[in-house]
Amino acid sequence: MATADKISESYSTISNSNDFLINGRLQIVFDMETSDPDDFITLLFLLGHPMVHLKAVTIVPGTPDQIGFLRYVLDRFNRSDLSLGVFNMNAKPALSKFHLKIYENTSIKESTEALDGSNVLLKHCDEKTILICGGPLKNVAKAIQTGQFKLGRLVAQGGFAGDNIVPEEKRLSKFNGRITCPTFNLGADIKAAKIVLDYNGIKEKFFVSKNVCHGILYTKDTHKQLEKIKDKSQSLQEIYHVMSICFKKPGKNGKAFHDPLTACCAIDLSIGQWKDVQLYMDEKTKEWGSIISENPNIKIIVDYDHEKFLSTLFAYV
Ligand SMILES: [Ca+2]
Repeated sequence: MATADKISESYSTISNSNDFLINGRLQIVFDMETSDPDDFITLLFLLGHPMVHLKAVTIVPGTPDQIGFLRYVLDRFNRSDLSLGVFNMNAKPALSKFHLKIYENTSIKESTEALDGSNVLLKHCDEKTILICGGPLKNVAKAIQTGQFKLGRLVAQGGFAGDNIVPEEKRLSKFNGRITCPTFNLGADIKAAKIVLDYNGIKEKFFVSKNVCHGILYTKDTHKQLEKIKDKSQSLQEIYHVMSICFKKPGKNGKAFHDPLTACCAIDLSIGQWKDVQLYMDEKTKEWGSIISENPNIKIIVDYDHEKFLSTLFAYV
């Protein structure tokens, strides 16, 4: 286990984002799922953020209910031009019911109008692009397996940094004493996760992991803050609408915001504090952990700046 000294010395310096800017906008591709609606909220966010040019979206697994829903939303934002890729259209329906409450009086048809996700990633990712992953890493692993995939920066939600990485004062009490932990996005497709972690054609990999994102809630206070500015953009309006529906559920006072934090970190890495690590899976328990690495291209989040996160989340022109 690392000593306290080693822990505090090991903060990572972060590179800047100028490489990813074209005409003042970061070139971004989003790979998403649709079980918990926080990926969908992240999509709404990316469609309207003033620093973002969203180039393409890929879906896990990418079933007709998901495609139809996302096509409807892209139309609302006049972005039907945007490439939509899928991993497996024949998987079992994967759009969680919450999504259908969002545009209640609209009939949204299923669709099969989508491309292969790995081809979409191959076409739209390059050394000047940031790929944000909100789900299991199936699409990106498939793209890597072609041998042709190049990417400047991956920012993925998932992974875990335990007590050997995170200083005591920054630990969430629920994870105290842990070195490894199950993590859905890596554990749901272990083979895909290992392919992504081992691949050298991605220059930088950032993992926004549960040791930080489980400390983040969008609360009713956050909602009040958004209410004041929601009419500044379609994205903010729609996020406000989704969260209003979310808070209709009796007793609901907060919503986990894992993927929105991940996307905000992709836009402004200085929201997070990072450590250089290797991510690994304990073969016995199938839990994931991190070890400090001298020569990595992987960084994991150990703390974040809440005010910076909110100002990025609520940015408008
Ligand atoms: Ca997700």
